[in-house]
Amino acid sequence: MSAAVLAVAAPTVLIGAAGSASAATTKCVYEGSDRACGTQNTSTSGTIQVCDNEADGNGVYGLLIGRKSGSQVRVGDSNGSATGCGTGTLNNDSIFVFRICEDDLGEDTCRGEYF
Ligand SMILES: [Ca+2]
Ligand SMILES: [Ca+2]
Repeated sequence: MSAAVLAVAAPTVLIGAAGSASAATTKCVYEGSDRACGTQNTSTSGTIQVCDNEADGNGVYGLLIGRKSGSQVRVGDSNGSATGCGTGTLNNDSIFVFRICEDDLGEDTCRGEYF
């Protein structure tokens, strides 16, 4: 009887701690069709893109607020609802929250999202 020795080496599957926060994360919020997207590039850099997608005569602006510094970056969409968006950058900090605001009558209408 030949004892077939099956030396089955258990495959060493290393489930490493993959994706260690190197990938950028993007989130978007809408106020109607107007849109702002915030992107956490790294722990020390964030960007916002603000797009006015409504030909309604109301300007649109976006805000980025830094987590550590509390500093704010405000950016508008300079050509209004025409093609193209405005962008702004937060440096030396990560995004705590970003907002889109519509400069409508009275108090501006804003929506936001946390990172
Ligand atoms: Ca609008
Ligand atoms: Ca535009």
